[in-house]
Amino acid sequence: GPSPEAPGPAFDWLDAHGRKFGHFIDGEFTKPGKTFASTNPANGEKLADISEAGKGDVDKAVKAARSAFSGWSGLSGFERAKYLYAIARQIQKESRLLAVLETLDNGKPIRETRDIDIPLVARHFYHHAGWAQHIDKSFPDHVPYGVCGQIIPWNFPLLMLAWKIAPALAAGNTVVLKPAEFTSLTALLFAEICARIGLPKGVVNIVTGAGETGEAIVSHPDIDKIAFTGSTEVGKIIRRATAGSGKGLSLELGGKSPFVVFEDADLDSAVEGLVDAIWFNQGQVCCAGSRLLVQESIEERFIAKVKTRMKTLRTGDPLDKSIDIGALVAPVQVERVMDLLKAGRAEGGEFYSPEGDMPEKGCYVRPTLVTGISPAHSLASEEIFGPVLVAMSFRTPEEAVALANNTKYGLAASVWTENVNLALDIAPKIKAGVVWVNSTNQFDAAVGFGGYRESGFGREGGKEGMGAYLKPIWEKKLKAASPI
Ligand code: TXE
Repeated sequence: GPSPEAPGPAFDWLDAHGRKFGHFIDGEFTKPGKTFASTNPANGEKLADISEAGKGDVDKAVKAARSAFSGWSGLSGFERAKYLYAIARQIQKESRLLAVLETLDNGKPIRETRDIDIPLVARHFYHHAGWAQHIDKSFPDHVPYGVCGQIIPWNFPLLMLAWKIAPALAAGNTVVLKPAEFTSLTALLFAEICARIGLPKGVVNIVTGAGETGEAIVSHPDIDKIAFTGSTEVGKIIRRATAGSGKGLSLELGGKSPFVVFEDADLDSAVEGLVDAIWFNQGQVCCAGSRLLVQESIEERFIAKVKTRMKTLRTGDPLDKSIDIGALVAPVQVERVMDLLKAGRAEGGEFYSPEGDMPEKGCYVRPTLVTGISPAHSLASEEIFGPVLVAMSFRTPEEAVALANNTKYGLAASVWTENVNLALDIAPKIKAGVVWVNSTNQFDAAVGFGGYRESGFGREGGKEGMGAYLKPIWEKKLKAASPI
């Protein structure tokens, strides 16, 4: 039978906070104000009440970040590194609690939070602790932006927080971060960790709330840089809102990434890669391999293999360690996916979902494969952000490239072939921020991640990601160049 991970310690932590949270501003939690409920999408049960930050709260957080800035940026890189190492060690120490809390709040399988999300979070802080000590050498004549406003999505709540906070702090910035309204809990536990390790007050501020809180951050005049990960729609709003403000901006937005399988590929490995590409995190992944492009000569055989594999995917209680597919983040996301599927059905195509047990309540959607469609089909072009894969075929490598690039996005791609010449030829022709060969979903803190076109701009991770939190000292250069 199933062996669920015990949620007890996570509930104890919630109880210790009275299941009601304020914001984390200037090193402490504020009294809860107007609140909204955060629920467990696996069963609909309320987990806690979360405060909604208004303009006043955001302003307090920005003021705290501003007054902490000169002290924090004035520390030596070595001193800042010590704090980042301390955070990384606490993440490891609390990894079990963080993983369970993330699974309860988000609905993703415990196997993923335990083995992927939380270890990557710790890795990100360790990596950037190293960067804090190398900035002077790698980025001479650069300074931190100042106060950074950071807005993140709900699909990898703590990991997206790490991607934002670790490089910002390493570079000497202070931050005001807003988690997504569905998933605030691990950000609040992270805030507690910051206080526990003695991070100077005001360096990290966490304000909770929905889009209006995000707007208050974006429009605040004393924020120097905005970093956003989320929908392309909101990314466009933020770009317009910051235009002409002088604020720095980086956007990591949606995707419709191709997963290209050539006839000479190791098909069994490709099937496993595909499962990871599209059903990891219920397909709620910005770089999900949601468009399968398969060479015509093997199409039938490959699709049959995919269907057979789909039958073995287990959907259910995300705390159950043997579960492959958990719950989507919230009822509204289930609705969104169902609406897209409904509209897609009206346009034609064949829809396949394996039968099998599904929980009676909760935000569950069966893994779905759509075949027999053209690139113009809405399901082939719209980001679905759910467990839905579309498949199309190609004849030649040129056709594969054309199909792969037939999208308004450009975040990621995956290419499967045993022919290394073909792989080396194809990979650079695909317009995507990352192209994985015979693999997928490889993330590392040392490698820049980000997109082209409507997938946004700016990179997170590695040297490029560090550069996104630094700016050149123009005063110094001007003085040097001036004849007087
Ligand atoms: O995203 P939003 P939603 C895509 C995916 C999904 C769809 C909708 O297709 O189905 O977006 O998801 C904050 N000013 N992605 O509605 O709204 C919001 O509170 C400032 C792809 O949840 O973009 C949250 O913190 N901030 C994606 C964050 O923006 C605003 C990840 C993201 O939410 C705001 C998530 C505003 N006007 C969704 N409105 C990816 N590529 O990773 C909302 N927010």
